[in-house]
Amino acid sequence: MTRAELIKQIQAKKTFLCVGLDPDVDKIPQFLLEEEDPIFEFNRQIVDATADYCVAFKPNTAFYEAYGLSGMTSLEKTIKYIKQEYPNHFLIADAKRGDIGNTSSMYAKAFFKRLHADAITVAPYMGSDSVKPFLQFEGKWAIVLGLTSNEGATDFQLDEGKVEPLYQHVLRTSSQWGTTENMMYVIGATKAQQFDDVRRIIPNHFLLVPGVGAQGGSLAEVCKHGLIKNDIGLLINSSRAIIYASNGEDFAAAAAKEAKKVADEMKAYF
Ligand code: NUP
Repeated sequence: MTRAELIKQIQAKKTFLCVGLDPDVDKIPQFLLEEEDPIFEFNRQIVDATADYCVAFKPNTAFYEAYGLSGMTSLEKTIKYIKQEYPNHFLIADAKRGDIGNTSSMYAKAFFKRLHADAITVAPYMGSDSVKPFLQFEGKWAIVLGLTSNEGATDFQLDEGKVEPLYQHVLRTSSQWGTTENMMYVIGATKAQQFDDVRRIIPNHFLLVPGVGAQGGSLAEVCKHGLIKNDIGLLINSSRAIIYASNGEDFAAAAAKEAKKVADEMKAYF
């Protein structure tokens, strides 16, 4: 999906919500465990219930890898279902890959060619040759970890270093490797006080922003400091607060209600 197509969807639906698909069999409604593929069934119902309120879905691969082969099958089925039923939704594989060039090429092949994701999250630690293989695919995106939402982000990313914090160095340098058409950045909603600095360095890139909902980040603060005029430039992810809104028979309706709540808050920014 191109940047123009993504912006068109955001503007048409007046939402920039990304629903995170992080299924955990201990947390999903237990009656679903009778299904042949409980994870897929859970995802299918969540996707159907929330699609109107979001422009993107983000399965985190850990929640599928944890169940081995059957988990990977659930992931493939989920992506295939979304691509078939909701072809205008942006599909992010949150896999945080990155390795020597030929290995990164295989990761890119796995997620773009085999799984048909639109984007994959990438860890920049190994440098340009580890990220560039993800930038060779028309209409596909690398979403580079810029400033993450977790507490440990202070260990390296926020380290002041000699001249500037490491994450700023990462943004400045890596933004030269691609364009605003094939690179985005992960910036955590819990780091709202850094969004002005982020936008100073990368004014035009889309940001994937996890950390609202369960992690307590503020949508209003992120929008105040991160929005790009007209283009919006933000995909705000929420996983647990939406998909585990209820674990009863009403789980899909409860997820829809939570997604709608976030989407309604977003309307003010159009
Ligand atoms: O910095 C990051 N923080 C973060 O939470 C980068 C991420 N990719 N994530 C992921 O976003 C995390 O692994 C999970 O899949 C999702 C946030 O989920 P939740 O806190 O909304 O449940």
